[in-house]
Amino acid sequence: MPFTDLRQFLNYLEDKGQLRPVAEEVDPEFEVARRMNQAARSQGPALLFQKVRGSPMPLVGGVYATRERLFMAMECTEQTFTERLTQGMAQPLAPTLVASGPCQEVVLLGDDADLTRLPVPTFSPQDGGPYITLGLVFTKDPETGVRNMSIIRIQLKGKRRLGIMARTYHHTGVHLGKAEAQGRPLEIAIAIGGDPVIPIASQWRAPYGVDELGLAGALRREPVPLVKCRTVDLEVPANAEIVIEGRIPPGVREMEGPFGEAAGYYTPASPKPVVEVSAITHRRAPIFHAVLCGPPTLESHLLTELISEATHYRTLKADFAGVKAVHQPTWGVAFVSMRQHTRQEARSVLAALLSKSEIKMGVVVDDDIDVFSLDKVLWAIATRSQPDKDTVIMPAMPHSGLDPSSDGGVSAKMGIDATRPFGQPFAEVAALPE
Ligand SMILES: Cc1cc2nc3c(=O)[nH]c(=O)nc-3n(C[C@H](O)[C@H](O)[C@H](O)COP(=O)(O)O)c2cc1C
Ligand SMILES: [Mn+2]
Repeated sequence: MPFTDLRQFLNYLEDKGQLRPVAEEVDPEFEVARRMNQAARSQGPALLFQKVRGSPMPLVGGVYATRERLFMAMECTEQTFTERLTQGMAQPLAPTLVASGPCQEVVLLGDDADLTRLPVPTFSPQDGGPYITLGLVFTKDPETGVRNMSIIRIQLKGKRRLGIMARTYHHTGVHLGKAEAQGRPLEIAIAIGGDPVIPIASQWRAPYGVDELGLAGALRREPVPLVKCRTVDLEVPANAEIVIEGRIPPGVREMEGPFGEAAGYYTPASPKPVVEVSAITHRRAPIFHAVLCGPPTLESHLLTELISEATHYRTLKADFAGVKAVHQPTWGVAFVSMRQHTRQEARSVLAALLSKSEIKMGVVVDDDIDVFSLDKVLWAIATRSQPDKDTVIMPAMPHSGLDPSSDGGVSAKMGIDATRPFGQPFAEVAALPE
């Protein structure tokens, strides 16, 4: 049975000893982040802050801070998640529209829609302000009407004003570009809190025009129920805790940032688009959901890495049948294990892997190496590769602009072929008796 909403999942986590209520009042500025970080670094439970200064709403954080909890949300295991995700990507289950939903139990329009009532945390000391870090962003292609779902960092700028960072190559950014070219505003809805698989599905780098909610449906084995928004022509998950509706006016730019980003560094403030809020709807007694952002590895990384691993597995496997597993041990790095079928096949895998914008360093190992074990991968590098022959450098590739060593999103990339030479004798592993 899929979880219907965030509350149900929080109850489940509490039963499993994976959620701790925090009764004393906490400050949304830094204290929430500090406590979430403390819990995360010790693989501790998710935290439900019942009293957040300045807001009537509780805040939950750290829900995705361990792989185990991500698997709980997806009702799968370390062994089965890749298959669940790849199956869901191949056979998505489209959402259904329902007449009403709990996310609209309370409807606040116009001036009543006051963002400052939400317990939005400020994470890193030099951040430009409070940030909504787990807002599911829904927009539609202004030409085709096809929906997209994504997570975008959202800066709180006032009672009814938000700043957003929609990268031009991500789909929300494409929608915005098209709307601006027509000189029209882009409607946007931001859903916070809901079925815990939906944020995971949102991290699918689906082909443009494919609705990520279909993957969420496949993962939960039931379509995601959606309701129509009140002030924009968009649909949002009916069981969300809080929904923010608004418009991004064309051509308007205001300073957004700085923000302590996923690569582990501040990205400086720069002019970015804004959202003019037209409505906030929420459940009765809503729970705000935040994920911790900062240097790796935090829940913000885990949320992306699982699906990224499954996606790379799926695309690599399609071209290279011998691929066995893919793991991203930290930001920008990926390990692949495989059985080669031709000479130098590992190099083709490296070329494919390094063509992914978010991967800067790739290592390919034989299929007897566990890619989830860092010391095994390092052992393979140390004993199965010769740096002068087995390292490939690809200069000037497109890469994430969050990497401060890159030249504005252009970076060299490195691949290491740590596989034994194909078809040639090689020293036998001295495995101890079982
Ligand atoms: C916590 C978190 C924050 C994110 N913030 C941003 C952001 O500010 N801008 C952005 O373009 N992508 C951001 N992402 C990454 C996108 O959500 C992700 O790449 C997504 O798959 C893009 O969807 P799309 O392919 O439909 O564009 C964030 C991801 C997470 C987990
Ligand atoms: Mn998309």
